[in-house]
Amino acid sequence: MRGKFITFEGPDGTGKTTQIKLAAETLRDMGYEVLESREPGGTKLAEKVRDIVLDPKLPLNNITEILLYLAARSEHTEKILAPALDAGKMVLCDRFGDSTLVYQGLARGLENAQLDFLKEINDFASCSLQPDLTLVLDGSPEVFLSRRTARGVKDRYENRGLAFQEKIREGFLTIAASDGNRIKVIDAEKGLDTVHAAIMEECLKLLKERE
Ligand code: T5A
Repeated sequence: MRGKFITFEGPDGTGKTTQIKLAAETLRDMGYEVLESREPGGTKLAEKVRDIVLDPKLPLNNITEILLYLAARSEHTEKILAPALDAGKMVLCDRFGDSTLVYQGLARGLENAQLDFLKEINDFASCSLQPDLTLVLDGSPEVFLSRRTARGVKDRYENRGLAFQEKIREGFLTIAASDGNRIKVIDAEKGLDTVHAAIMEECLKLLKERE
């Protein structure tokens, strides 16, 4: 049976990486085979693209940036995600196509026709692979900024400040409202265990549907 594809989305530093690890552990304890991956990344080439797109010292124009994300996604989908799903694994991925629609689309104020085009090329790059479930980790940018500052990491986007992160948050809430079946919003301001429990509740609902 085909595996399930679960993506974790949201503004920067909302706890996606941490929660993917916790969810993967719980699912493995339950006997599922789990693949953890991330975007941009997941293959050797896509990890190199990641280094380029996240380098704050390397200016990129908007179109180049979109095409780099899509090139990385195409590699990742074909070589890693699709084979794992075909092998029946649960795939937990840190970001996927929704990040492109939000960061490169909605947050830049693209018009509807341009957004539709972005969706089309996104679909093309991912061979129309759609997540079975998307968990948007949501909360106030101030909270996540203080968590990130404590950690000391800064990339191209994390340098852009609170107003940018607010736009990103609004973007994710907009797409969540447009596809409530697939996209569930999780309050990521809560403590680790509470967020983990909310995530597992959604994952288990999805797995029940499969049985
Ligand atoms: N991007 C990506 C695009 O623009 N277009 C695209 O198509 C794609 C795919 C990199 C950037 O690329 C952009 C979006 C991004 O800006 P990324 O590496 O996923 O993507 O970037 P981030 O989301 O910024 O990843 P981070 O690793 O920085 O953040 P996470 O994974 O959301 O958060 P995490 O787990 O590392 O946690 C951050 C800190 O908070 C603590 C953790 O211990 C850690 O220190 N923490 C908590 N503290 C208290 N309570 C909790 N509940 C906590 N959860 C985590």
